Amino acid sequence: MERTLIIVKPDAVQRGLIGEIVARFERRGLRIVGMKFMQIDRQLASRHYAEHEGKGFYESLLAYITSAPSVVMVLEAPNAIELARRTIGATKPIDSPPGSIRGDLGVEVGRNLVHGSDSAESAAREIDLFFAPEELVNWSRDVDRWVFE
Ligand code: ABT
Ligand code: MG
Repeated sequence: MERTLIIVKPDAVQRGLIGEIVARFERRGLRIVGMKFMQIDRQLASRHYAEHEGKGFYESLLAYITSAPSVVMVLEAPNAIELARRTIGATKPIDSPPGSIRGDLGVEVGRNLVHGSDSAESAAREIDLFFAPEELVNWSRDVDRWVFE
């Protein structure tokens, strides 16, 4: 089992797309083990996007991610990180195939709707950043044997 951190970003929340986006991960078969609605503050945003500090888009990235509430969640499945990245699409919506979240719902890179961890190291770091251990629920779904081999 692998875990990944997903953020349904402020543009998606403002556009009323929380349900649409959560449903895509749910329908694919990823198991939700943590979820909360929160407005990300600048300190948390700067820790989350530390790798981009100093880049030209850094300030607008922080302004965007802190501009309205987000939904953050932890999803679980074998290969959850790669599964979620493919369901999300490429960083730029224009490079994202139809069928992906960004390919179906997005236009611009700075309004790309959703975040997914890009490696096991990032996932561990980001999950720790957004969730206390007791906020994550270890459970199994009755349907798991029809989704996981
Ligand atoms: P995130 O899931 O938000 O991390 O996006 P993704 O992993 O697909 O893309 P990366 B490379 O991590 O970019 C992080 C955010 O920075 C924005 N960005 C990135 C730009 O605005 N211009 C750029 O040239 C690059 C490389 C887009 C990403 N998400 N947002 N918003
Ligand atoms: Mg990224």
